[in-house]
Amino acid sequence: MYNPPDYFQIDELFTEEHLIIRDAVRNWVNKSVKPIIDNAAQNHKFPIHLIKELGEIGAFGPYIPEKYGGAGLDQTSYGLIMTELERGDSAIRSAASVQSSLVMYPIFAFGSEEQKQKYLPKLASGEWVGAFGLTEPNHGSDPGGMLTNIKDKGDHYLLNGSKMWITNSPIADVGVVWAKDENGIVKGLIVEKQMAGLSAPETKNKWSLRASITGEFVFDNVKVPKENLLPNIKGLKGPLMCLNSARYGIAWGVIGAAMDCYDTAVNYALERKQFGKPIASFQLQQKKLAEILTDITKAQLMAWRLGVLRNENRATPAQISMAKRNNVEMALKTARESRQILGAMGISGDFPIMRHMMNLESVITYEGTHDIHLLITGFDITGISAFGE
Ligand code: TGC
Ligand code: FAD
Repeated sequence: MYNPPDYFQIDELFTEEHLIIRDAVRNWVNKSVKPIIDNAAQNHKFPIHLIKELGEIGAFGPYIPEKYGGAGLDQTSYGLIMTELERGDSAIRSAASVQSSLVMYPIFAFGSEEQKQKYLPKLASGEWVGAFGLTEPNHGSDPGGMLTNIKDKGDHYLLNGSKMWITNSPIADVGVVWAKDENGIVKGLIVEKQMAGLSAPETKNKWSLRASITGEFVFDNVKVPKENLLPNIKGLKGPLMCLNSARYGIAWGVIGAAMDCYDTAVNYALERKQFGKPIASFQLQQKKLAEILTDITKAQLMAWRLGVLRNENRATPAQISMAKRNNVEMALKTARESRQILGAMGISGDFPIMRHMMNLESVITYEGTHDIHLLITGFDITGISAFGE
C-alpha cells in the first residue's frame, strides 16, 4: 500500500479540488501505469496506448481553457498531476509535459485563433501527439546558435535543418519547431507529420527514459504554409517561455519519483532482516531515510510556493530554474540512496528504484542541464552572464 510522505502536512495547503484531482491521477497511475511500466522500460517501448487515457484524465493541457479542450485548472493542479505521473515513470510525465507545456502552451500563447481551434482540442484529447523541436546536434545548451532555418517563398516558408533528442517525434502528428528566418530571428512553426520532406527517425539504445520514445526531426526543404507560423512571438524568448512551463512541471514531477523510491525503501527496510534485526533498526539506514524525508519535504515546500507564485503570475524564470535544479538533484540522490537500502534487490525490475534513477539522469539534463540552471541562478544573483561570450 503506497504511503505518500507528507511530513509537514502540506496537503492542508491544497484545496479540496486539488486533492480530488491528485487522487484521481494517483488512482489512474496505480491502475494503468504501475502494472505495465517495468515491462515497457525493459523492452524500450513507449506504452502508446496510454496517450488516449492521459487525454481522458485531463493530463494534457490542464491549465488550457476549457473552450480549447483543456481543463482550465490552476498551476498547482498542473504540478500535482505531474507529481503523480512521475511517480509512475518520468516517461509518462515527459509525454504530458511535452504535450502540455511545449506544444499546447505555445499554440495557446503565441498562436492565431484558427491555430488554437485546429490543434488544441485534438492535442488535449490525445487524438494528436505533439513534439517540441529546439535542440540540434550542435546546439543543446545554446539554442540561440541553432542552424535550422526558414526562407520566405511568398505563400509558404521553406524549412531546412534538423533537431535531435526530441521526445515523441517519431509518433508525433504535430511539431512545434523553432527556426531562424533570413534575418536570424527565431520563429516558431507548426509542422505536421504528412508534410513532404519531414522525417522523424527514432533514437534507439537509450539507458534512460526507456519507456519514452525519442527521435530526430529532419527537415529537407519542407514547405510550411504561412498560416503555420506562430504569429505572436519572435526571438529566443519564445521557446524559453515554453521551457519555463515545462521546467515548473518537472520541479513538481520529480517529487513523485522520489516519493516512490522513499516509500519502497521504508517498506523494504522494515521487512528485510540482517544480523537478526530489520535493517531499519540500524542507524546508518535510519540516517538515509531521515535525510531523504527531509529533502523531499523541502522540495514539496519549494514546489508548492512556486505554484502559488505562478498562480499569481509572479514566478520568475530564475525561481523556476532553482526549483527544477534543486528538486531533480533531490530526486536523483533519493533514488541512489534508496537503491542502496535495497541492496542487490535495488537493481531488480521488481522494484521501481533503478528505473527512476536511470530516468532521472535524463531529467537532470533535459529542459536545461544542472549546470545551466546553476548559471541562471548565478546570473540572477550577480547580473553577470557566465554562459559564454
Ligand atoms: P539570452 O540572451 O539570455 O536570452 C534570449 C532572450 O530570451 C529571454 N529569456 C527568457 N525569457 C523567458 N523565459 C526564460 N527562461 C528566459 N531566459 C532568457 C532573454 O531575456 C532574452 O530576451 P530578449 O527580449 O532580450 O531577446 O539567451 P542565451 O543565448 O544567452 O541563452 C541563455 C540560456 C543558456 C539560459 C538558455 O538558452 C537556456 O536555457 N539553455 C538551455 C536550453 C534548454 O533548456 N533546452 C531544452 C530543450 S527542450 C527539452 O529539453 C524538452 S525535454 C522534454 C521532456 O520532458 O521529455
Ligand atoms: P551540451 O549543451 O553539449 O552540454 C554538455 C555539457 O556541457 C553539460 O554538462 C552542460 O551543462 C555543459 N555546458 C554547456 N554549456 C556550458 C556553459 N556555458 N558553462 C558550463 N557548462 C556548460 N530537446 C528538445 O528540444 N525537445 C525535446 O523534446 C527533448 N527531449 C529530450 C529527451 C531526452 C531523453 C534527452 C536526454 C534530451 C532531450 N532534449 C530535448 C534535449 C535536451 O534539452 C538537451 O540534451 C539539453 O538541453 C543539453 O544539451 P546537450 O545534450 O547538447 O548538452
